[in-house]
Amino acid sequence: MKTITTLACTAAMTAGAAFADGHTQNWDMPMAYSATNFHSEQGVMFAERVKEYTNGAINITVHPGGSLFGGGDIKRAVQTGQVPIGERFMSAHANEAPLLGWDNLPFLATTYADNSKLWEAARDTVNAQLADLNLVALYTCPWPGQGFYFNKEVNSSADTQGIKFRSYNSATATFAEELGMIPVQVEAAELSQALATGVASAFISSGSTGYDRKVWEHLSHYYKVNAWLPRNYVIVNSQSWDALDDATRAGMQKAADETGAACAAKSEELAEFYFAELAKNGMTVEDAGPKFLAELKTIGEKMTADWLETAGADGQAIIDAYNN
Ligand code: PCA
Repeated sequence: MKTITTLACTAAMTAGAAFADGHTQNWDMPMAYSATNFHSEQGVMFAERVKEYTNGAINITVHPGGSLFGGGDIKRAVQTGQVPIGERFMSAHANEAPLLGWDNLPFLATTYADNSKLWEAARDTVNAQLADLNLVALYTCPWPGQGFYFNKEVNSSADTQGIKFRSYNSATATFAEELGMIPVQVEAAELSQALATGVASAFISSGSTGYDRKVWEHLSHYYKVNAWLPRNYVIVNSQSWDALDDATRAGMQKAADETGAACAAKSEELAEFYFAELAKNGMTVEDAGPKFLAELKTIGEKMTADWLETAGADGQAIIDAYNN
């Protein structure tokens, strides 16, 4: 028994010796979305895998729901090393780095398989962009397809004029304006309050966020548009990453690869469940009507053209690689 204990201690010390001082590193990981959301639950599983695959060298504590840093502050916190790691919605950063809007192109890649193909096409370019921002992406994970929430029936832009619309990035603000709506940017964590106080009465998102925020308390209609499947990403500060030894980095990457795959599968598995829950709670959940959809497609083309103007040749290369 004593021998076993001694062996276990030696193994633990060897693992701890991944760092010169022999200590475990404790990493706080802010995440932007609610604790019960699948992204956050997968983040917790990622932390468990990291502990296992780095032999305890890295101990990640997940802080979901914007509790440590609000969603809008997480990227900067990681960039500046206030925290070594964090999770956020990638295209929220497209105003600063247009390439990061690669997953917001309306109607380009609307299935999980196509979305994954698009990420493969974008990955190297996006990672190069992230390196310029002092960031390393460990894994990304798609939200289910995006559609529109309203508090009334909507058949075309004639019904959307003047509505206050909660947007989550600059592309969705543009989308709103094209539909005659007034965009206001609100974090998912503050969405229920924004709907309750009339700051917004419509938004674009997946069934997932509507379910998390119980939006049936305020809104009545969800139109499945499946315009795109945007991604969250888990990012690490470049210096924190470079300071790790090779074995620890490899252990973290293995944990990230497994979690990225599991998270995408979970997202796909839950997509229909969310719609069923919205309906069960009294919402009308249906496909956007032909007139509304045709308008959305026209706006989508304009948005893609706008993105290509800002993302330039790198953006075009992503689309070309995807189409080939
Ligand atoms: N939910 C997040 C981003 C995309 C989604 O489906 C949100 O609405 O903020």
